[in-house]
Amino acid sequence: MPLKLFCCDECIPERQNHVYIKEEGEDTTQFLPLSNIETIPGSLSERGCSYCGAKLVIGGVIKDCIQMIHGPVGCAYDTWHTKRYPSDNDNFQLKYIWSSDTKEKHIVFGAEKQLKKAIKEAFKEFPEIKRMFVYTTCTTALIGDNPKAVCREIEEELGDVDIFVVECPGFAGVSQSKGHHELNIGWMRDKVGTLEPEITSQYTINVIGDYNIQGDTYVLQKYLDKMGIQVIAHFTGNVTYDQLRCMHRAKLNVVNCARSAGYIANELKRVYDIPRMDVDTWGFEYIKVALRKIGSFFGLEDKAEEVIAEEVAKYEGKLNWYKERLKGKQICIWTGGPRLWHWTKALEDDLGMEVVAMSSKFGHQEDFEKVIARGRVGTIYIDDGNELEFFEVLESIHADLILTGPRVGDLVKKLHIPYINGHAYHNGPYMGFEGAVNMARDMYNAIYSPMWGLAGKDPRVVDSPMWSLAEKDP
Ligand code: 8P8
Repeated sequence: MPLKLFCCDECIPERQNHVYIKEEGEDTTQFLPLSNIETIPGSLSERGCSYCGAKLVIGGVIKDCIQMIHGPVGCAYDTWHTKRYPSDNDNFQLKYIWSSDTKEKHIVFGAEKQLKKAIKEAFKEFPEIKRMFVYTTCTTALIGDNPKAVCREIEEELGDVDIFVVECPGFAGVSQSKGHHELNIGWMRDKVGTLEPEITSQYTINVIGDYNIQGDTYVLQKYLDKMGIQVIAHFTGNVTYDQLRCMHRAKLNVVNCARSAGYIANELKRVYDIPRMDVDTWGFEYIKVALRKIGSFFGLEDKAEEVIAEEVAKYEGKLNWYKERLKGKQICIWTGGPRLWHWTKALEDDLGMEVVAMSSKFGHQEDFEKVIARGRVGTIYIDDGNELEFFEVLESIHADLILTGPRVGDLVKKLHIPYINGHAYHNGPYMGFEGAVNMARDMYNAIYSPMWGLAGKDPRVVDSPMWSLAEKDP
């Protein structure tokens, strides 16, 4: 039976349809766990809200605009400083957060005036910034504010500013995935094609679905520069608002995170007939394939091989050193969705590791098709996993390391299992050749840290009820 009901889910048996264990001879035409549907009441979800998907994941990365969150101040605070996406303009986008700071009286009497005041105040405080994203949140969407009308008024009044409004309150969908979708479609509808770029190469692309997590974009940009390819826009790592308005002028869309940004690639194909090429930019072998695919599209095969040869000469030896020490180690990947299918085979093929359990917060059916196709027999695949399920998984398998976020990561650390931040990385970048080595180094440091032995000697830990579980794998 490939679907599994955890003991902890006996009171919410519907969870069985979200947990799948791959058996010999099966493929995804036979079984898929349910995904991208509402969280079952009673299951303590790890998901984020739809507003968060728009602001934290995509919009907040853009380096030269004010991010105005129209709602209670907590919506702004909670999506600030939880991701690390640097920029080459001294990290303007990481330093500040803006909010219209709506309170009870605004809920009763309307918050549009408050929004207008906040927007004008923000532009006044940052006179060099002329671009802005405005997001609605649950409260301001529920009371029926019209932020688009407010922003058009301000654009007319100030004359030299450009504002993009994202209407995706937290409740708009079942997870952050809805926020990705809304922002993609909205940007395409309102802003793409409103500015013309300066073209400096006959080979032009957009890199879609890479958010410069700890410098990923810089790594990719370096390879593309060497190949003579002009990136019109990275959607949205280290990018400016105006670069994103020029996306219609690329000859090719190279898509990494298909889950968060496949929508805009599809729209660019539909409206401007720009072809979409999906690649994996994580993984030592995958990045070779990605560069070869891009090279062959433009007839730049030789350039791609030059970049690959140079990078392999620099990093292959280092990767092999870690491979020796990491092969056979068992790991779990519990992140958003796409990293499951980007990473599972890369870690197994590049480093000889074994991925024994995977959990996706918001992956859709196509993500599960990809991950189950690339994943191993016997591996556990979970949609929208909850904390108790994670503990039960850890009782049923042996895990040397877990790639997950800090919330779940801190839980597993209490069981004396190391974790690596699979969302924002420990010491990235993790993309490209050097990224694959960085990731291997972080995993090696986590697994072999002497801290685990010392922690096991702490008498307060021995008294903890968790110790019985941790004792199995000292
Ligand atoms: S890869 Fe894509 Fe991305 S930066 S956007 Fe994945 C991710 Fe994961 S690490 S699907 Fe997306 Fe999240 Fe991030 S929404 S923020 S879960 V965390």
